[in-house]
Amino acid sequence: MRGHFITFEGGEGSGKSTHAATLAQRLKERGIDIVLTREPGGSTGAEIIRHIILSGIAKPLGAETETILFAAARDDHVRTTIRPALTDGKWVICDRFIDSTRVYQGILGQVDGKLIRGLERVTVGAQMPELTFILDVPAAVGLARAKTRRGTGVADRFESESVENHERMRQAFLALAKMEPKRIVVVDGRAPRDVVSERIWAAVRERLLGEKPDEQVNENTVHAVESAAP
Ligand code: T5A
Repeated sequence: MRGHFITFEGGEGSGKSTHAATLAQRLKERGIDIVLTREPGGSTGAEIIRHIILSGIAKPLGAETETILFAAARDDHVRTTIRPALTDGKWVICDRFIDSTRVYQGILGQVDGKLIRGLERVTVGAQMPELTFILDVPAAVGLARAKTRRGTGVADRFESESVENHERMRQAFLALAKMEPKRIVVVDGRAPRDVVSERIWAAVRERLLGEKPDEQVNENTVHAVESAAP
């Protein structure tokens, strides 16, 4: 049996890490083996490349070189972490993946789409995510959240871009969702945490666990009746 591959995408501070972890916990409670991972990173080689990219030392080399570095990290991550886990029947939940490259390097870096798609073919091939959540929040909200969480730490290479650029990237994520509605689900990340996680859970149950919305309503009703019992 092969596992399922889910990714979380969106702007800075949109709640990806929070909701990837919440979903992983819910699936574990169902007895499902989970690998929770992230990009850039998620494997030994990719974590080294993450450090290089996010420190900003590769920025002067240009957006194409940064794109190639992201691709090198992804290649290691897919080969050594994602593919083996899926082959073992585990579910993989990844915090950022190809859509981040399409948006950050494609829109912010203005890297040619042909290079991005070519690198995607080499690094990802058929290993596409089956379900992608885009957590949508206005750029200013996400950046403020990221800043609060960071405290006195320094903004990384991409977080330090202007709000206007982050808003352009937000629109680009939404445009991707329109192009691939079967794979991508947009969730309003401004909603309270528990509301966001319920929406994500409902989509996973419906799309990957094969539980129809009616069954979900019934199960909720059963729980309500049980908890009301003395
Ligand atoms: N990048 C990455 C590229 O340019 N190209 C690529 O191909 C890839 C893969 C990675 C950077 O690399 C770039 C994009 C990024 O700039 P990172 O350090 O991994 O950087 O950072 P991000 O992925 O941007 O993650 P963040 O940690 O900034 O944001 P998250 O994960 O979206 O947000 P999260 O969950 O940490 O939440 C942020 C704060 O908000 C709160 C949380 O508690 C937390 O304090 N929060 C909420 N508050 C209110 N309501 C809710 N619903 C909330 N949900 C979370």
